[in-house]
Amino acid sequence: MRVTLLDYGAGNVRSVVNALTSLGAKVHFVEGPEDILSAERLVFPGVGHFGSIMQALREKGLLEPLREYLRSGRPFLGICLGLQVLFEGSEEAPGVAGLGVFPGFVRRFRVNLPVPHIGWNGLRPQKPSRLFQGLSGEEKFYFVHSYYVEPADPSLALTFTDYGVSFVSAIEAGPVVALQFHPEKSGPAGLKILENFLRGEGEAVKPPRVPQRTRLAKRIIACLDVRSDDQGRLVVTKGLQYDVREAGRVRDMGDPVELAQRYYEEGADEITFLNITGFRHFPLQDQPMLEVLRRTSERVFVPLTIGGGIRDFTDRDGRSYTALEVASAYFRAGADKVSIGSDAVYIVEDYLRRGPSGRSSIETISRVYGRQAVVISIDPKRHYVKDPSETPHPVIETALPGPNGERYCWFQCTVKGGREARDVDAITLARVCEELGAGEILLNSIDRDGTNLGYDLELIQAVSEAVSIPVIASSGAGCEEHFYEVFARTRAEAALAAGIFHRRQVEIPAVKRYLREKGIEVRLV
Ligand code: 1PR
Repeated sequence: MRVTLLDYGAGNVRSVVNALTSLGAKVHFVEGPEDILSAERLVFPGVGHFGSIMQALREKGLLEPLREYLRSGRPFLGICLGLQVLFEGSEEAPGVAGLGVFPGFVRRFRVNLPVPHIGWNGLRPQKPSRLFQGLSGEEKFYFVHSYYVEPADPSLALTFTDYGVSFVSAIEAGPVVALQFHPEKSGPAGLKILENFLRGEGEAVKPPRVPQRTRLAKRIIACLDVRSDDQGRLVVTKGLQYDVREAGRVRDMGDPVELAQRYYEEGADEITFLNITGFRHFPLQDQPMLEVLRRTSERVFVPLTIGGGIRDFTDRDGRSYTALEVASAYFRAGADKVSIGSDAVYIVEDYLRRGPSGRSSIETISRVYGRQAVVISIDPKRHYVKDPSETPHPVIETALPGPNGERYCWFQCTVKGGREARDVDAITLARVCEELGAGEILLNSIDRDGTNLGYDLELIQAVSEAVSIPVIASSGAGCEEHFYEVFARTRAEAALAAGIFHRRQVEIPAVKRYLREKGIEVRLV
C-alpha cells in the first residue's frame, strides 16, 4: 500500500516511516508539488515550530498543492503540527497565517501544570470513527506539545483530552484526520490507529469504555546501559554503584536490541540507552551504537532516548564536530531524545562563572529539536556534612545519617561515569539546565545504583521541587513498592529501572498492576 509522506525537513520522521513500514505500507517522500497532487494517501508529521513549518511549505511551493489535496476528498493524516497548521494561525507564531483549511486558532497551554504536556494521556471520543476500530477506549497515547487547536466548528472535534483544560486532541472531517498525539510512538494502540487509517474501510464505531476525564500516566522506563565487552561486542551491562565489572569482566546482561524489544512488548513507556563509555570514545565512530538505535526504532514504537558522549568533539584527524551534529546523527538513527551527562556539568560550571554562552549543547540542541528532546542525566553522590555552614551548596537534613552520624548532606555531581566528583550540586545543576532549555531531568544516584534498596527519595524530592520540568527517578528500584513510594512521596513524573528488569526479579506488567491497584495512573498494555 502506497503512502506519501510530507517531510518538510525539520525533524525526525524516521519513527513515522518505521511505523508505517511495519504495517506493510510503502512510503514515498514528497519531493515537489506534483508528489502531493498525485498522492493516494498523504501523511504529514509536523515537527518543530509553526512559523518555520509554514515558511518551509511556502518556500517549497507546497502551500497550494496541500490545500488542493485537502479539498480533493482523498485520505489525509496530520500528526502534531500536521494538525495545527490546518487552522488559521497559532499563538506560537503571531501574524503567520496557517493553511486555513478549517476556521480556528492554535493556543498555548495556560495551566498550572508543566508545559509541554509530555507523556501518555487518554482520549474522550466525541463521535464514531473508523479510526477507533479495535480500541477499548481505555488506551493511552503519547503526547508532546505546548499548543493545542481550538476549532471554530465544534463538530470537527473527534476526541478531547484533559490536561488542566479540556482540549481537542484529534479532528476528523470526511477523509481528513489529524491527531495531536503521536500514533507512531504510542505502542500497539497507536499502530492500531495508523492501521485503521491505512485500511480506510469498515464501520465508524465508538469505543465501548470511554473515560469521563483523561489523566496523564506516570511513566515506567527501562534503561539499558550499553558498552563493549572485553571482546568488543556491544552488550547491555549493569553496575553496582557504577562498577560494571564482576570478577574482572564486564557483566553481560544481553543484547541491546532484543532487550529493548522485550521491554516494549512488556509495556515499558520509554526505553533509554546509555552508552556508558561514550565519554571516552567519539560516538559518531561508534557505528554499532547507531546501528542498535536504527534496528530498535524499526520494532519499538515508544519514545527512545540515547545518552553518552553528547558533546563537542575533535577526532584524531583534527576534524571538529559539534554536540548538535552528534545529536542529529542520533535523531536520524531513530532517537526521540538525547541525554547529556558530563557535558551538562561543565556547562553549568561555565554558566556559574560567566552566564549563558548561547552555544552550549543544551542550548543548541533544544533550539533546533525542541526542549522536549533534551534530557539531562545527573550522576550525584551524597556528600555528608556535620553542619550546613561547612558548604556553600544547598543541603538537606537527612533521615539517613552519614558514616559518622552526619545529619546533613548535599548531592555532589560527578562526570565520566561517576569517576570524577565536581564542585556543583544536583539541585543547582537541574535549575540551570532547565533555564538553558533542558526538557527533562534523569536523576540517577551513585549511592543507590544497582543496590535494590529503593530510590533516594530525599534526592528526588529535593530536585523535583527545584524545577518545573519532569524528573525521572532512577537508581535503586528493588520491588514494586519502591515504584509506588517514589510516585506517592515525590513529584517524579517517571521511574526508571535497569537491574530488576534485566534479571526478571520484577517485570514491568507487575509494576504497573501494583501501581494501578494503589491508585497511581499508569498505561496498561
Ligand atoms: O557523560 O554524557 O557521556 O553520559 C554518560 C551516561 O552514562 C550518563 O548518563 C551516565 O549516567 C551513564 N553512566 C556512565 N557510567 C555508568 C556506569 O554505570 N558505570 N550508568 C553509567 C549510569 C545509571 C542508570 C542505571 C540506574 C538504574 N547508570 O542508568 O540504569 O541507576 O539502575 P538500577 O535500577 O539497576 O539501580 P556522558
